[in-house]
Parts: sequence; structure tokens; C-alpha cells
Amino acid sequence: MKLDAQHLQAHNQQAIADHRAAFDYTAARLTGQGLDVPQLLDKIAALQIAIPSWALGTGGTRFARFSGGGEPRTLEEKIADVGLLHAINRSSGAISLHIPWDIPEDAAAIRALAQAHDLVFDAVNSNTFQDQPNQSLSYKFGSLSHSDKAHRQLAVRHNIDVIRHGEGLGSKALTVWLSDGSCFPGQQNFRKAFQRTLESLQEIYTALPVDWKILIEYKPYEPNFYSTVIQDWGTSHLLASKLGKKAYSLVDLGHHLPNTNIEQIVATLMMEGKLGGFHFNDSKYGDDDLTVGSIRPYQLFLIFNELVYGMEDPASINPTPAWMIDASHNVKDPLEDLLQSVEAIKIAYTQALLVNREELEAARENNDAARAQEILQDAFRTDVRPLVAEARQRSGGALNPIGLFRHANVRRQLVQERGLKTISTGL
Ligand code: RM4
Ligand code: MN
Ligand code: MN
Repeated sequence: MKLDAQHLQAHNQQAIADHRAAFDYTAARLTGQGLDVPQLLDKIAALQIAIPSWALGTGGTRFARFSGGGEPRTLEEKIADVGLLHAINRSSGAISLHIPWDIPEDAAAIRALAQAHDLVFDAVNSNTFQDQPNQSLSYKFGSLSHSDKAHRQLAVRHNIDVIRHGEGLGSKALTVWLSDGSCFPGQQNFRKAFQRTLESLQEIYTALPVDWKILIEYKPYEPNFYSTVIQDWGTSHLLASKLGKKAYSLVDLGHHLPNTNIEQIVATLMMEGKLGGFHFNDSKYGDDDLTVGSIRPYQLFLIFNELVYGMEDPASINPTPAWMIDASHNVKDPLEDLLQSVEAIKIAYTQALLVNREELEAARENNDAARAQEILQDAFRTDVRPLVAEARQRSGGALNPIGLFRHANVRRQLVQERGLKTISTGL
């Protein structure tokens, strides 16, 4: 289905008076503080967050999966879903594919379809954490780090295939996440596993087109429960540095042990010009893949505070990272969940744009911890939702995304089109 533009306009019309009052109040306050509101709106509108092709179906756990109705059955239907999101919020203008969950059989046709929905292709993701039907060798004991060369070669070739698929779609980056590691002490030689991974990545790196990046994701545990080969940002950064200038680290918010200071990791990687990608989600215990901002919105803000500093600092050597949501939806409608996630990202980004950096630096130089906290929390506690809504509306999107999604009965129409019992490839 495609969203009816007139429906969107009519829905906005109902909310416009309340919105205008809230926006005018916020804009006047911020202008009074010396902020350039039109410039803020441009920045908010420009931030586009990629949607992964595996997040459009209902997620599950290793215990059960309770599918929802109208899930996209094909890559074409997944593109249509992201197109719907983008039509509603004008902020999800990119899609990230996981190969082989979503192999584009006819790249030119898929690219044209995406274009018709105003979408581009973000990073492509390889998958060596599952065996595919008829696969000659198993990844049970690893892929790029496997003790056996033939296994490693299989995984290297898969990554190169993924690059080729991505080239056909106009992607510019390959994301590698490895589940490689060990479940028991003594099972793996840490040093050999690292060296083998590096060698495999070097082969993949050689196959990267000139204008491509390789993004290396880290994760401390799961599915391996004793060790993972790329366990933390330091290991990812070490690999990226050894590989060369097209290699970067990727931070996934869920891939940290409890209470890790993620904002400090972001600061360090950006200082080194090595933060290439970012996966958003939220968690309470581990890699919970919950809706962005649903558990720890202040942490998200503090992370954005570092991201904005890294992006706006004229001396920064870090390219703009590839932004993607990487979450799973076990109990919510996936599309509603994604709308909420994008909104949470935009709110945290906007709040971070409000931070008075000069005053913050002065407070830091004076070791004035109380003042520094005031500055940060003043930005965090500003209700920026009218700014985010205004930016969205000016770009042709909805003032109230979830309100419109429900009012337009999007899910009911998708169920009618696709059926109640459909299952999407992915998590
Ligand atoms: C992993 C990791 C990867 C994602 C897979 C589906 O935990 O976050 O980025 O591709 O899940
Ligand atoms: Mn991820
Ligand atoms: Mn993850």
C-alpha cells in the first residue's frame, strides 16, 4: 500500500492549531537563548536513519515468536514498509539489507522500486552467524576466525558476494558482525582467533570498492557465552586500524556490558576518526533490542551530545556515521515501534543540538561540575517535540506519526493485502 497524501494533510490539519501554539512558544524561548531555530529545523530534517530489512517483522526470542499480521513476505514488501515509514516521518529514507535474508535477485528493479519510495540503500550486512540450507561447511565453530581455512574462505567469499550485491544497489558500506567466539574456557586460542579474523578481514578489505567502507561491529557475548572474538570497541578499533583507512568501528548500543560508558567510547572513536556506523536500540539487561529511548533516554542524550560534538567540531576528522535502527519487536507492531525509535533518536539529537558548548567548555575548564550538569540537563529537559514535529511537517511528513498510522488503519490494510499469517525473514 501507499499512504494517501490527502489523508496525511487532513490529519495534520486537525492538529495544526495545537502544534502551532507549542512550536511558537518553543521557538521564541530558544531564539531568546540565542539559538538559530531555522538552522535547527534544517539539521533535524536532514537526519535520516536507515531501517534494517530484518526489523519489519515481529521479532522473537529463542523461546517463541508470536508473528503479527501483514508482515512483509518479500524484499519488495519490505521496501514498501520502509516507504510507508518514510512517507509518515520523512526521516527513514534508507534501507539496510541483510544477505542472505534479502537477496536482491534483480538489483536494477529493486533499486528502481526503492527510488519510487524515495529510498536509498544504506550499508549491506553479511551473515555468517547462521548456516544456510545446502551450505557446504558449518559456521557452528566460527566463520572468519574458524580454525579451518576452508571454513574461513567460505565466510570471506560470502562477504565479497554481499559487497557485489551492495554495489548493484548503490550501497557504500559493508557491516560485519561476527558471532564467532567460544562458549567454554580453553575452547579457543584467543590470539589465533584474532589473527585469523584479521587475515580474513584483510581479504575482504581488498575486495572493497574504492569509495566503500567496512564497518566492524563488536559484542561482548551472545550467542557465544564465554568469549567473542570482537568483544569490545578496542578490539574493533584495533582491527579497523590494522586494516586501513576504509575500515571503521561500529557501535551498537545493545552490545555493551551493563553500565558501560558508551558516550565515552563514542568520544574516543570520533576523536580518532574511526566511528563509521551506529546501531540504535535500548536495553535494560543485555542485547535486548528494545525501542530506542524506551529505557534510558538520558543515556541516549549523553551519547548524542558526543555525536553532535564529533559532527559539528570543525576540526573533526570523523565522517558522518551510517545511522541505523537495530531493534526487534516482540510485543509491538514493528512499524509503530520503528516510528517511536526514529522519534526518540530525533528528540535526543535535537536536545544535543541545544547544548551550549561554549559555556559547557568554560564550566569544564573551571572544574565547575554543578554548572556543567545544569547545562546538559537544561538541554535534556527541554521539550523539543514541537521542533521535531515542525521539521517533519515541513518535509511533508505527519505531525503525529503514530496517530496517523492508526487513523489510516495502515496495519489493517497490510493484513488485507498480505494476509494474517505471514512471516518475514529476519530475526
Ligand atoms: C546482531 C548485530 C547485527 C545484526 C544482527 C541481526 O546482534 O546487532 O548488527 O545484524 O544482530
Ligand atoms: Mn547491530
Ligand atoms: Mn545486536
